[in-house]
Amino acid sequence: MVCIMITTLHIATSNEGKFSEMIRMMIPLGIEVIKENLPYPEIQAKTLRRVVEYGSEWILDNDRRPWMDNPEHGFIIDDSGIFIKSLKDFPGVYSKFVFYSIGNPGILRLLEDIDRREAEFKTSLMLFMNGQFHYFEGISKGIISGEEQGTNGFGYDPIFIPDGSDRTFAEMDTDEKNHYSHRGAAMTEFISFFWSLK
Ligand code: ITT
Repeated sequence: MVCIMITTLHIATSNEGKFSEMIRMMIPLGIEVIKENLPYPEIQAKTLRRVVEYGSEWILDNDRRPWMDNPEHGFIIDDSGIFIKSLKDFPGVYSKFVFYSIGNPGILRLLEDIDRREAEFKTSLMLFMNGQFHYFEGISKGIISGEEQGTNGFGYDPIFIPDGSDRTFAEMDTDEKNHYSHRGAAMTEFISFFWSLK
């Protein structure tokens, strides 16, 4: 069987922070990585997986680019969210809307008198290459801090402390965040898949 390797990966995201985390992990793959303006509707589904399934199919049906038919090119989309246990997994699939409405100060207010601070970050990745979809995911368990700490990263990074560390993602550099993070875990799955094609 002849395996076709990707030589160019298009990352469909508007989020500069996600892009730099992903590209950092892909350096050893030796492929070209392009940040692609490829917007897709983020449906209000029950799971992040459903969001990336719908989004990637939507892109192929509605915004197909000539390179998508080239087996050496692939695209990947990432949908992520934070799930807070004592808030019954809120904001979860609504993480984007909640971030832009109440933001980190709003989340901290909701947890003001609550001792249970456990939360999970999740990333769902969908890769399309050579006519097929491939799904990867990653989880980072941790707690919500008492206040915002750190200035690196983006989104909920200043309020999330992963298990195994006493600092928030926003107090880490990209390599350290990738070591602990949901996106780092999902990317590790993707990278194993990539090497398995060789
Ligand atoms: P896309 O263009 O890739 O969709 P986005 O910023 O809309 O970028 P998501 O819908 O996946 O990304 O993210 C939902 C929310 O969760 C959004 O407010 C992000 O800022 C936040 N978020 C996602 N990943 C994060 C991470 O690793 N650290 C902190 N916040 C994160």
